[in-house]
Amino acid sequence: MTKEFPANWVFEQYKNTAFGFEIKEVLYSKKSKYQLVEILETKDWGRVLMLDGLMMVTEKDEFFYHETITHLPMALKEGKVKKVLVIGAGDGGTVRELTKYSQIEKIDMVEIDEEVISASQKFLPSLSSKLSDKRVNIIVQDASIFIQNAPNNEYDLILADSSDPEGFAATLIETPFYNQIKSALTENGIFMAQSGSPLLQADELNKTWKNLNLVFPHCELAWSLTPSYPGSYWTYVLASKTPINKAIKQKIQIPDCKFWKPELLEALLARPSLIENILNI
Ligand code: SPD
Repeated sequence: MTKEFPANWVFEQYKNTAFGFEIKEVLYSKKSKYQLVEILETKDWGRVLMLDGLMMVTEKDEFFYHETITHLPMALKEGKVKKVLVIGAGDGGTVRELTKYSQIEKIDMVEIDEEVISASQKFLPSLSSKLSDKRVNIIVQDASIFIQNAPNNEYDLILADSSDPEGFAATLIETPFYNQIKSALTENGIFMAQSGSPLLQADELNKTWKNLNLVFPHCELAWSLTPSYPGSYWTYVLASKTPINKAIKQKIQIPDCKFWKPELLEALLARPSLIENILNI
């Protein structure tokens, strides 16, 4: 049986699957130099940001993703984190979480599309409000170009909060990019990147893991949830030049978290058999 949906329903189609929701209004819609940037007011998910029709964030569930990509590597990092590079992330959610740490002195955020930043600043203040923090340096550039000129041993933490690895983001899972990330990391620095849905993007996850392991001697995989992403179940890869000891280093409660707590670390780093099969380990 099929159901007819009224015109105010929007669907994110990813391959052969769709996620649908009813909207109240289109707040912003503009074709930027790179993609169609849309911010929609929805009935159940708060405001949502979509790029080329693909879901990036919803106000309702963005905390799962942003808290995981920030607090999990911070909990693992030996020693202080002073300088952070964030790739993509123009909505500001990852930067918001990073600014909760007083030890962080500088956050370079490299986002290719300034329309994403300005639309988020206007319509998604709950995510973007900390982009004005004085430690944040916004660079509008393709991250694969930026990283070629980044100084060696510069960043204690590098987070790739990018779109799916297609189009202009495809280079972000290739070995030349990972080699440059490795050079820009401090000796015991940690790289973490979102690596997609194990259910619907298994090939991309396998390629990401394979390429990362060609470059870094120490890699880990973490998982979390994002109900509005295809398949809901989401993965992240981590890499470092030195062994990543999975024991918690910074067991601090972070203010205003809805998902993250240090007690989750061990579970989020455990690999279900589904993941081991995709990674061939
Ligand atoms: N399929 C969606 C993957 C998007 C990952 N990045 C989202 C950006 C949130 N800051």
